[in-house]
Amino acid sequence: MVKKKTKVLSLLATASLAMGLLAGCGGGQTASSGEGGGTVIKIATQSPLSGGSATLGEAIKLGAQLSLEDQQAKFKDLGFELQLVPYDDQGDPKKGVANAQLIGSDTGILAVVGHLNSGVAIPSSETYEKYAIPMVSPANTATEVTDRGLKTTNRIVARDDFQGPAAADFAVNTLNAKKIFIVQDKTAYGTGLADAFKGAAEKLGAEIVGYEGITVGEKDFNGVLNQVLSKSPDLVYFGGLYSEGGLLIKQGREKGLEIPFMGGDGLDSSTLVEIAGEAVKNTYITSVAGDTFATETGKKFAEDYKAKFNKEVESYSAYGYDSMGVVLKGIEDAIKANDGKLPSREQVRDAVRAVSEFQGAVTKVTFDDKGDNDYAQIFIYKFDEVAYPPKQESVVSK
Ligand code: ABU
Repeated sequence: MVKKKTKVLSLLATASLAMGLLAGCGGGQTASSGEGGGTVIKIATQSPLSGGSATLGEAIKLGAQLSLEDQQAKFKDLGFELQLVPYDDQGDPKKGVANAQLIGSDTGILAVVGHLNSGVAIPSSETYEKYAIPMVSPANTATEVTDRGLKTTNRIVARDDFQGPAAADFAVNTLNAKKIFIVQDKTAYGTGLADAFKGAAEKLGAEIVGYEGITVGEKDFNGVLNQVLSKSPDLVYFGGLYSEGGLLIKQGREKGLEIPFMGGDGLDSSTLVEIAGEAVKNTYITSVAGDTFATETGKKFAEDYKAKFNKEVESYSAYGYDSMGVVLKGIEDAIKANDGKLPSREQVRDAVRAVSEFQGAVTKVTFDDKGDNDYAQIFIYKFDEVAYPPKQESVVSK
């Protein structure tokens, strides 16, 4: 009897898995009605909501949530009920892929806003591709994210082969750095950015006097900082995120390093300032995120965000908002092209990629044929006070 029951359960599980896979391989979407009677459209977010990168991960989720809520009434008029499904990828590739599989199996989900970490986005997007679910990233900068030519993968921010050289140009030509020590966190993002910076800095005539790796989660940087001291560089460049970057800067200053530290958008967070404290002064960053307060639409977004969540905006809050805006524009276009009916994932995927001249709160977006944004820019900032956001020094356009 027990054996028979187990066999029936196993057959049911196999059938359900097969149905999920079929749905993911181009089948129509399952229409279900929400409380208000509209057809439910779910959009997932994937970002770290726990762990060392949660400040930026939560900012992405909250920005996306605000955009979705702003557009609920419009979609209700079209006969649809928008629902947000937030996933915590924990900044971990395995968790991101496991979540991506769940997202793929939920036929109500039509798109994803995410991720923060390129090292999580790269494997997760392979799964989105199988299920034809479009992803719009508010933050991923590693070149490989879009260089694989996936139809579903898009980002609204600049790439590290733009960000690294822009940083090198500033370090060498504005800060006059001639001897540079590079530290990177051995992730797809940290290594890619550090390498892009290194190649460009060398071309500009700088000498790279050290290139060392640290590990995500590491807390004691005395070893690598002793190596930095022994080389007497005039700038330290860090490829990685604010958790490790903040400690590296703080411990470097404690050892007497007064030279500029520089890094990329992974340092663009209020938590960098919290961790480094006074030591953050004389730190420069490039970011793919502009100053949210630089435009009237950005200021309005920041006010709404504060009113709703009682939090100040982070670098990627508005980028989560604009990524969701792009996703919803694609879905709206796909609904209209489908005579007002629920579109398939494939229709949404193609409509998202076709989004053009989209004006968000802080970004303008037209995707090229790889899913990179034609309008992406690099912003250069200096922390000269113990405060966030830092002071904008310049903007670099393509
Ligand atoms: N670019 C922001 C954070 C890191 C990443 O792309 O992995």
